[in-house]
Amino acid sequence: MSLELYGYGESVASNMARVALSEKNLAFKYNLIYLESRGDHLTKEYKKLNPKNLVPTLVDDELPIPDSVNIMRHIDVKYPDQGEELFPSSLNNDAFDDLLNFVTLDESKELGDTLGTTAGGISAPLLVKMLCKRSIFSVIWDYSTKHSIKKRVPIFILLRILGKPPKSLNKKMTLMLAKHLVTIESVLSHQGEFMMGDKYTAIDCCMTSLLHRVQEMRFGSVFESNKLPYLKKYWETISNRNSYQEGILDYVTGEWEPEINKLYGDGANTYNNLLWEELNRLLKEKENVTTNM
Ligand SMILES: N[C@@H](CCC(=O)N[C@@H](CS)C(=O)NCC(=O)O)C(=O)O
Repeated sequence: MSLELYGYGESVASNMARVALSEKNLAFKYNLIYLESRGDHLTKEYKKLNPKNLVPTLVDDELPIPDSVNIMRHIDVKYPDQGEELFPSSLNNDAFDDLLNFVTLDESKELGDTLGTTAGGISAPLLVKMLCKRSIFSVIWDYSTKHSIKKRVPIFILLRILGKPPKSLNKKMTLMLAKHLVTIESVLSHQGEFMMGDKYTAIDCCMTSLLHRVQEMRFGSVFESNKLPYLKKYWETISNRNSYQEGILDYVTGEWEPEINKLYGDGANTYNNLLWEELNRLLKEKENVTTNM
C-alpha cells in the first residue's frame, strides 16, 4: 500500500481529506502544494494529477484521485474495516446526500450557496493576501495561461489588482454564513452527537474543516455563545477528536497566521458584529415562527 496526498495546510478541501485519512487511521506521504502565494498547483506536473488544478489529490499506488469527496469514498471502499465507516450503508439516503452536498466544497456551485462554498468565501481576504505575495504580472500570466477553471481566472486577477476583496463580497459571505449556521443548528437539534445523529460520517469530516475555518477567520464567538447551543456542543465534540489535531492543526503552514493578525489584531473578524446582527435576526424569526405554530 502506498498513499500520497497532495494538499495545502490552510485549504478547506485538503483539511477535509486529511481529517478523513486520520479517521480511517491511514498513513500517507504528504506533498505540500502552495496555492496562491506560489502557484504550485498550476504546474504541468501537478495538472497531470489533478486536471482542475485544485487540491487535494490522493495518489494510491500511482492512481491519482482528485477531489476530497472522491478521496473519502475511495478510502472508505478500500479500507472498510479500518477506522470510522464514512459512508455507512444504513445511511444511504437522500438526507445524507443533501447534507453532504451542503458541506462539501463544490466548484460548480455559486459562492455562498452552501456552507461549503461559504467557507471558501469568508477566506477571500486571506486569499488576496497570499496572491499579493506575487507580482500582478506573474498572477495574470500564471492564472490566465495555466488555470483550467476558466471562470475562476478573472476573479483571481481582479482580486490581485484590487489588493483586497470588495466589501460587498465580505458582507454577502458573512450574511450567508449566518444563514447556514442557523441551518446547522436546526440539523443538530436532533441532539445526536454528530450531523447524522449517533454515527460519525464523512459529513463530520467536512464539518470539522468548515468550522475550523470559521474559527480561523475569527468568527469563533459563534462557538462560545449559548444562542447556538447545539453548534457549541458539536464543535466541542469534533474539535476534541484526534483527527482535528492530526488532519488539520498538524498541517498548518503558518502562511496565513501573520496576515490574519495584521487584519484583525487580537480581536474578532471585522464582520463579526454583522454576523451577530444577522444571527440574532434569524434566530428571532425562527422563534416567532415556532411560537405562532
Ligand atoms: N471539489 C474540490 C474542490 C477543491 C478546491 O476548491 N480546492 C481549493 C483549495 S480549498 C483550491 O485548490 N484552490 C486553488 C484555486 O482555485 O486556484 C474538492 O473538494 O477537492
